Amino acid sequence: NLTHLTRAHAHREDMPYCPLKSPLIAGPIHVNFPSGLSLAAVHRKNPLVVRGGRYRPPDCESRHRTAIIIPHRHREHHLKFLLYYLHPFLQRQQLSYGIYIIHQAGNYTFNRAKLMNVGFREAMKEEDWDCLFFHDVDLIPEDDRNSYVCDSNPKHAAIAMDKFGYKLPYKMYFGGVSALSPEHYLKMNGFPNNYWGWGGEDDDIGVRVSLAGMYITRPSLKVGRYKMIKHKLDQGNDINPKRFNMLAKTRQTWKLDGMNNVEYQILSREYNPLYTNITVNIGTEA
Ligand code: BGN
Repeated sequence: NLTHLTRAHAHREDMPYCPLKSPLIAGPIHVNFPSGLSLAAVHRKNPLVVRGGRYRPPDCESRHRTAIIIPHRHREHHLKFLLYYLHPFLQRQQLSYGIYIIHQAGNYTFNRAKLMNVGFREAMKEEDWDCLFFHDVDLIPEDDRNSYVCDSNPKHAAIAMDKFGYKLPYKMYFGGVSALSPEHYLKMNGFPNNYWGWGGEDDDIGVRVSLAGMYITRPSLKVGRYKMIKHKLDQGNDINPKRFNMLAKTRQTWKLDGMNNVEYQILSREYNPLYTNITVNIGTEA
């Protein structure tokens, strides 16, 4: 699509494309959680990140535009560490990227999957992203060869988490971090809006992938490694007792519930130095 390319890259016409393989990739990352880290310090370490948490490589035209969507509430401490690692990680991959925090307003039960639907719609309004990474706030990638670029099918990136002994906990696991192109996302009608509380929504999403005629791709166990920041189950995110029944019905519900019926109200959109913060009222369970 030439018209589109000309428009998006108009002001950088003379810039060569970045190499197919970034020369900045370093492999394994030693992840620790430095005490006394501040967002201001993360900002200082990432001088090329601009308003709203956007970045493009300074000396080449990226081949990829990736949006990171992070559902959030009361996890400022985790967010700080994630940004500390994620910004340099994405820059080493020479991506054009933006980071979106989708903050659930109020104290009603958390709804991770619905926040993802909000993130998808709001991010796509702003820019023609070619890949969206749906990212838990407490997972830090431990190898920058884990490419934050979409595949031809939905990708499950968090294949090897420390809390599961760096293995997949079960074959259909699709939680933590996943990557879908806008086409993948819409083909499966996005994510379910009706999983309130902890558990099951990621399994539902995994089932949607196959019901929509796609399959799950994964990086290797060596590269798809993540460290989880330890925490207790949050207040306002109790285990969802309905998840088994709901999961049994995904085949009947996926076309009726998702992007085609998501309703919400944006309360604020702030362009912070390291991320775009979208606060949303997603309502309550019907
Ligand atoms: C599963 C949860 C997932 C969760 C993983 C890893 C359910 C649905 C009933 C089978 N699924 O058991 O949501 O991400 O554990 O913690 O509870």
